[in-house]
Amino acid sequence: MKVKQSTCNYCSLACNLDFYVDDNKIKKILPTKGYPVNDGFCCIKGLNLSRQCTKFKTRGMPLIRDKKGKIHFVSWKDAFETFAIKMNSIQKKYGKQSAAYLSTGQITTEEMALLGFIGRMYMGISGDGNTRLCMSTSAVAYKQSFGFDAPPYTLKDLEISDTIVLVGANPVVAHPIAWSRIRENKTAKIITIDPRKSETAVNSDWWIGIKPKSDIVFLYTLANVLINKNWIDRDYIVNCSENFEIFKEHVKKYSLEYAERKTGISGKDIIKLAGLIHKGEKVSFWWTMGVNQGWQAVRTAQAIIDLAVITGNMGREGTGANSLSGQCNAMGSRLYSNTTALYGGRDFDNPVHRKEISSILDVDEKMIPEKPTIPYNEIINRINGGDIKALWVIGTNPAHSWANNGEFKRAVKNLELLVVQDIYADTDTSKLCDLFLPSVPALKKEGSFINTERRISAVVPVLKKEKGELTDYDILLGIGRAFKIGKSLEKWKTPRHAFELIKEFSRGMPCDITGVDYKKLIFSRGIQWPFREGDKLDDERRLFEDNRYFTPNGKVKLIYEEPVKNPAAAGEDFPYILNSGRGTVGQWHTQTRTREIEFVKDSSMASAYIFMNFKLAERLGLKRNEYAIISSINGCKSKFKVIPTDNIGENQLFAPIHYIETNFLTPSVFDRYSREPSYKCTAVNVKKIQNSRR
Ligand SMILES: Nc1nc2c(c(=O)[nH]1)N[C@H]1C(S)=C(S)[C@@H](COP(=O)(O)OP(=O)(O)OC[C@H]3O[C@@H](n4cnc5c(=O)[nH]c(N)nc54)[C@H](O)[C@@H]3O)O[C@H]1N2
Ligand SMILES: Nc1nc2c(c(=O)[nH]1)N[C@H]1C(S)=C(S)[C@@H](COP(=O)(O)OP(=O)(O)OC[C@H]3O[C@@H](n4cnc5c(=O)[nH]c(N)nc54)[C@H](O)[C@@H]3O)O[C@H]1N2
Ligand code: SF4
Ligand SMILES: [Mo]
Repeated sequence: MKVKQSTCNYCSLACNLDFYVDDNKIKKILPTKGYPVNDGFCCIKGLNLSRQCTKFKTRGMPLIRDKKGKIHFVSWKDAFETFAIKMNSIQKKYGKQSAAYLSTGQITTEEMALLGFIGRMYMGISGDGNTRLCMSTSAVAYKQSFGFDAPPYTLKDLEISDTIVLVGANPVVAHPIAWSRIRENKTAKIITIDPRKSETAVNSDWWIGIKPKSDIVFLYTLANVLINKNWIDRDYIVNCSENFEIFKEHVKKYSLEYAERKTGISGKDIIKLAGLIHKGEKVSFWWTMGVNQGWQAVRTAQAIIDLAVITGNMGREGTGANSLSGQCNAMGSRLYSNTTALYGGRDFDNPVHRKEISSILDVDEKMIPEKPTIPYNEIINRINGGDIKALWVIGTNPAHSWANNGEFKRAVKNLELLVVQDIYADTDTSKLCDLFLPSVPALKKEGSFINTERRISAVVPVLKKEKGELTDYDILLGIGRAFKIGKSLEKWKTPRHAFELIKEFSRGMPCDITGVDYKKLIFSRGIQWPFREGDKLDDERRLFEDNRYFTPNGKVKLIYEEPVKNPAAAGEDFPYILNSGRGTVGQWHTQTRTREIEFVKDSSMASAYIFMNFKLAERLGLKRNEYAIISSINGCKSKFKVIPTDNIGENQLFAPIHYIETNFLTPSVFDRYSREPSYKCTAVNVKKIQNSRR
């Protein structure tokens, strides 16, 4: 039996696993011992990675819809030609910008980079991805505050912090291996700030049950208390930050009484938390979607950064303002997909950066876009407005996951061409398409991922492709050839060629990886960026240990803003707040993949359900497993099974995202800077369905 080490392609921890393979079949999966992220452990999704495209298969052949709406198999050659001919004719008829693509954080960095080359450079179109729904808030917050999109930590920090503050994060469910690392730390105080008594809150030392989306007021008040009591690090503030005096003025007005009213947290508790932060020598702050998904999300994330900075909890072991990313390769997408940042985290509007990239790629500088892409919501708006006529969706399922997903389905009706490139032909989005391009899953791919702590690891073809099967990389090359891109495509011949280009893109940037040897990533412990030519190999790399940030003056910016009201706030007609997020460890997003794991399917609900406080359920006359209609401020209604609980506030509801009903209700509300949807705070009403237990 052969053993191959590769990387899990679900969550952003990117655990490494040893695959025991015989006769092109996976016989056994063991989490890699000694791998710095997961050292011999992993979650149920990783253990079942072999269950991808086993029950639901695509036969390795593209599909095309004929004029009568019927679906047929076509050869790859015909599929690529159809793609090129139709895209060219639409762009010719309606202008270059009449096509767009939506991509993902779940393909290899090499595939993302090649897609960025074909889409944004050769075709000259807009292209965004599901990372907009997830990480764009963190990316913008870091870029504005640190001068670069740079999560500063190493996961080891979880083990050596003495005080761990989790804001809007539920790692017990969403990042189970990060939680197991927290549990390695027997002495740390764990504090979880979440309106819901989540699985993580229940297991923490202290749950702070904050009112939805009042974190910004809470964090400013906390800063005010820390400053007033002089529980801050003056030297760090003076040497490493800017804006402190105006930040201090800004937070002055956040009194304990005001905070108590807005956040539901007593003044006593706010002082208690300030005391814990002051007493802690190594305090780390971690946040995820409870922060990133809101209408004032970037500023909320920055309020966390501000707290870490003023208390000197940066650049040292066990500290940091740390955003956990979501998908296995969200970080690859943030830096190398060529969507919101030019390759290598560069700036599209910087002529020097554009020139560097054009010379690495050996293409005319005119091919390098001068602006970031228009965001996801704008792509959907332009489809609905008739300006975009062709959409290419790769590795994401917007018919389910897009906020206000009914809007996506309406948009599809306006398209002349919808191409979907997925590993399944039967996702909610694939089912709508005119041309389906089947990729093999990561098990058959070669390339690399970058995880949440900036660790690059190898994706190894554990299984051989069968006849006719192609990877996303192969598909992109096929499209490139059909477009007759010519000489400049030669530079992208194989994933290895792409990796060498990526190294050059990174040269001289904070994410410099010029020292990484592609071949040596295999059977390795992964390498965290930066890793420049000549750097010494080590397991843990943390940023800002030299107290220098990536801003022009080397200082971190304290950024703040007046809190603003939810543009779609609860009112008389919609008196309850619908929160949403991950339901169980075994379920992944829109469930296209995890539906293949038999015991996950058997142990999770088959249809949409909603958690509701016992008291509210009683008031509405709803018992467990009865159905309710939830109507939303966006004008839509969905049916949910009701699960009463006391883990949620009386006027709140929580719906897992794994069912399409949830995003039928989330409104088109976005953060102003990151354009990330505000998924977690929807104003709704509830009505019991009479006499219904089904
Ligand atoms: N099993 C599983 N694991 C996953 C995924 C999956 O689908 N399934 N998806 C992966 C991806 S892509 C991502 S992005 C991560 C997401 O990981 P997380 O962000 O940890 O997961 P969520 O459940 O979306 O949200 C976290 C918490 O935010 C809370 N929250 C809601 N509103 C607020 C608020 O106003 N303030 C605060 N403080 N908290 C709030 C919610 O109650 C929830 O408990 O998970 C990754 N891991
Ligand atoms: N209400 C609400 N909505 C949310 C969220 C929330 O917290 N609340 N969270 C948001 C977040 S953080 C995220 S990340 C999104 C996720 O939303 P999506 O990206 O839509 O979710 P997935 O189910 O992961 O979709 C990935 C698709 O890629 C396919 N795929 C898997 N591997 C490959 C591959 O190698 N190649 C190709 N071509 N395809 C592949 C899968 O079959 C699947 O169809 O949902 C967002 N939606
Ligand atoms: S914790 Fe994340 S990376 Fe690790 S096995 Fe589970 S899903 Fe995969
Ligand atoms: Mo995500």
